[in-house]
Parts: sequence; structure tokens; C-alpha cells
Amino acid sequence: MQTLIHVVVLVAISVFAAFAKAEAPADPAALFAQHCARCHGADRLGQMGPALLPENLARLKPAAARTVIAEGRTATQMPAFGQVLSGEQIDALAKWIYTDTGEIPPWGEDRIRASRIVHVDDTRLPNKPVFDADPLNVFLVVEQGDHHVSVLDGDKMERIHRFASRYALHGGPKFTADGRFVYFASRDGWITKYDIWNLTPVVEVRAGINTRNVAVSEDGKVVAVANYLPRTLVLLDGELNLLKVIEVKDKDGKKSSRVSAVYDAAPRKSFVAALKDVPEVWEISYDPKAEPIAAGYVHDYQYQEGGFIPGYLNPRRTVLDDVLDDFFFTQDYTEVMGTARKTRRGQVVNLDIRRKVADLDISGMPHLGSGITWHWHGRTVMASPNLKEGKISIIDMADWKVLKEVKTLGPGFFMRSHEKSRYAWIDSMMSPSHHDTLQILDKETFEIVGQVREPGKTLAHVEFDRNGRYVIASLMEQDGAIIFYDASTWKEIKRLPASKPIGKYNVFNKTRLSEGTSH
Ligand code: DHE
Repeated sequence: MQTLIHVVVLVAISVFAAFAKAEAPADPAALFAQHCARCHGADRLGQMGPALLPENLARLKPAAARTVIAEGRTATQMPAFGQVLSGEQIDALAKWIYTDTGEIPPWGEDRIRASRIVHVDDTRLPNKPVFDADPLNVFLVVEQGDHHVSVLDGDKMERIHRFASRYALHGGPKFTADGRFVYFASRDGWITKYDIWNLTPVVEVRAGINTRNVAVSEDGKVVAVANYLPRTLVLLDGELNLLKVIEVKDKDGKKSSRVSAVYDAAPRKSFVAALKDVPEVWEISYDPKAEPIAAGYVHDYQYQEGGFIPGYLNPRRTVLDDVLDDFFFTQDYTEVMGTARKTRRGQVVNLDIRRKVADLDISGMPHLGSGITWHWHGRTVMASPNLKEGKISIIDMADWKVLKEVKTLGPGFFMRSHEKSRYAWIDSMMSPSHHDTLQILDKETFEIVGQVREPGKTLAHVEFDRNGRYVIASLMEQDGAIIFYDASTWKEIKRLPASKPIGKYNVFNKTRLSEGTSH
């Protein structure tokens, strides 16, 4: 009898739920407040879950967003709402999260300071690694599939540790000079300081809502964060305490700009920032003895009539004719070779005399940020992949002439090599039919001499170990792998399972500014 009552009650509940599901109006704002706000924030700026704003969702197709709402996301806390909401309600929600919130959401000093989370006091932790591996031949691997980072022993090719990261890390993590600490940036603006030697997160802060990347000064005392949303460049100290929020506006203080990326220019003791929307390059000195900047060269709220302001932590502008939002430093860091994704024109800008000094004759969409250099017949050459065309442009850095355009299987993202290797490895990640192949370029002859392939899968982004013996590639699939190849024979040595691995970062190559990788 009791069982029968249970069945009747259950049937009644299901009928009611189905009825409620079908009848409930598809008011997306109300649905969001009821079901989503707890994790994604009532203002959609994100909390435990990521921010749900058009800028943050730019890389997710609306149909995919619908599937996530209906089916949830494995290996995360995102539940499936397919049983709770009707198809019409899910459609409405999936559409609504791509709508503008009206104005650029505030994320100023107070919110940044309030977001800081201290995990451990790193001064109390041992100042030596808790593992046996060579700490300079350690690799970090960002695994996007389930938002984790692996720490690999680059000699034994084994995993030392794996830990959960913030949602959607992007750009290269940046190491302190001794290789003990590393700073990660997530697309949602979270900056994490991690102690590699003690395998523990140290401190985190949310520096923006939609962030591009992070840079760390060579002395580890200043951390710079480039943001799209809000339009700010944020400066933090090494413990992620806020130093300064710089609103990014053009020299007249009228037009604001997103910051495409910020990089450390160690020999200049400064950060250099690429701006997306205004034709200026910014240099921000972290040298306390930096020369003062003439008034008018900083933005309006710091304007001082006829006077000078300190150069330290204040932007110095180079005003250009064209926007320059992707660039590559010359070896001595006096010049940047840059392009704009929109105008696709290349230019070389001298940071000392603060003006354009040459044009670059490269078509398509060269990905200069992913370029590498090497010595060739007494000169230094620079080569970069191209996001739009299947080619590598090799440029003589003495006169900026293109020496050769090497045809590849398709448009690609990354190119990597090592001082001790004759070869550079290139992916064709943007090609619909050849994203499964890595091609090998002979740096002496400028010819493609080999390839490795994982049929039908995406194989991209390599990094060499510190000695240039191994090349490690990402099999960028949900059930993917980190594949180790012999750098001379190109034969596979080993593979470790990984969840959609993206970038890999070797401590030695990154901290010693290897010419074969980005910094
Ligand atoms: Fe990146 C670095 C910009 C899409 C993976 N990417 C960078 C950097 C910039 C940049 C400016 C250098 C910052 C640094 O390392 O400090 N990336 C862009 C874009 O503008 C673009 C095309 C579009 C976007 O939405 O941002 C873009 N990037 C991607 C991806 O789709 C990739 C493949 C996967 C992902 O993570 O989103 C991707 N980007 C990477 C990686 C690096 C990177 C792995 C670091 C490379 C390195 O070896 O240092």
C-alpha cells in the first residue's frame, strides 16, 4: 500500500513538473536570477562559475552554450538543466546571456582588493623543491579540458603533480627569475600566484572581468594585467596586492581602449602594452629611478599643467598612425615588430625614439607574438606563423626584408624551436583539413623536411625541454595527450594522457629567454 502511495505521489510530481516546465514563461532575466545567479553572479560577472557576458562568451558558439545549459559540463560544477527547464526556456536563456548588460561593468580598486584570497604564507614554506626533478627542466601544461595544470619532470617525462586551475587560463604563465613562482591569468580576470617548488597556490586576485594576459617584472616585484573588460591595465605587487588601476585612454583622454597584451621588457625595466583600439604603444617603467614624463603624455586624470610626473608605474606613449595589437621584441628590446589584426599592416617601432622606423611587408595575419629567432649566416632572422594563410614568413632583422615565405599545410598558431636544435616545429591548427599535422622546418635551408601526424585530431603547440633533446606536443582533444618526440629523429618516445592540453611551458626556456620560444 505504502509503495502504491509513493508511486502515485511520484507520478503526480512528475506530471506537475512537466506541466510547470511547459507552462512557465521564458523570461530569461527571471530564469537567470532563479537558476544561474548563485554561481555566475546576479550581475553576470561570474563567481564560482565563469562570467556570462558577451565578451567572455566570444569563444563559445550560442548552440554550444545551449548544450551546456541543457546537459551541464563534465568535470565542472555546472549541472544539466534539461530536466528542469523547457526547450523554450533554455533557448531564451542561451540567447539572453549574449546580450549586452548596457554599460561596461565596474571592476575598480575596491572590488579588486576585496577579491584577494590568500592560500598560504609562502615565506613560511621551504625555499627548495619538494620533488627530486631538476626544477629548471620542469614543464607546466595547461589542460583546458577540465581546467587543470600538470607539472612535468622534463627529464623523466613524468607527471609530478596535477592541480585544478581557475576556469579557462589563457596566454603563457609567467615565472619569477628563480623559477620558484609562476603567475597564471584566466580569461575571467583571475590572477593566481603558484609556488612550483611547494606545489601549492599562494594567492589569487581578480584583476578584471575579461583579461588577456599577465606579465611579471624581472625582479618579481610588479605584476601587470592586460584587460579587455574593463578597459584597464592593472598593476599589482608580487603578492598580488593592488598597486594601481590605469584607465586606458588615448592621449587626449577621449577614446578608451582594450589592452591586447602586456609583456615584460626586462632590459628596459618596463612593461610594454599593445592596445587594441587606439594607435599608441605604452611603456610602463617599473624602475623607481625612471625619468619623469612630460605632462600631457599621461592620461587626463594624471595631467599636470606644464609639469612632469614620475616615470615609475606611469605610461609613456608612442603615438602611431596605425593600431599595433600583436608584436615581437627585437633581442635588445629597443624595437617591436608589430601588426594590427584589423588593418593587417606591419610596422617596426623604436621604443627609444618613440616612432615607427620601418614597414613590414607581410600579408595575411602574421602571428608575431608567436615568433622565434635564430642565427643564420651571420644575421639574426625572425620567423612567425600566420593565422590566415598557410605560410611562415622569415624576416632579416637587420633590414626588415622578408627573406622567404615558406608554404605550410595551412594557417597556424604556434612555432617553436631551441638554440640546440636545427629544426623549428609549426602547426596548422587553423586549417580544417591539416590541424592534425606538425611540420618541421630546417632552420638552415628554410625547407620543410618532415612532419608528425595524429590523423583527424588536433596536434599543436610544441615546447622543447631545457636541453633541446625532446619536443613536447599537445594532442588537443578532450581525451588528449602530451606527446614526447626525440628532437633529432622526430620519433615518438612517450605519451601521457591529458585533458585537452593547450600550452606547455619549460621553466628554463622561459626564464632564460630562449630564442626558440615566447617569453
Ligand atoms: Fe592565445 C598566448 C592572443 C586564441 C592559446 N594569445 C597568447 C598571447 C596573446 C594571445 C596576445 C600572448 C600572451 C602571453 O603569452 O602572455 N589568442 C590570442 C587571440 O587574440 C586569439 C586569436 C583570440 C582570443 O580569443 O583571444 C587567441 N589562444 C587562442 C586560442 O584559441 C588558443 C589556441 C586556446 C586558448 O587557450 O584559448 C590560444 N595563446 C594560447 C597559448 C598561448 C597564447 C597556449 C601561450 C603560448 C606560449 O607558448 O607562450
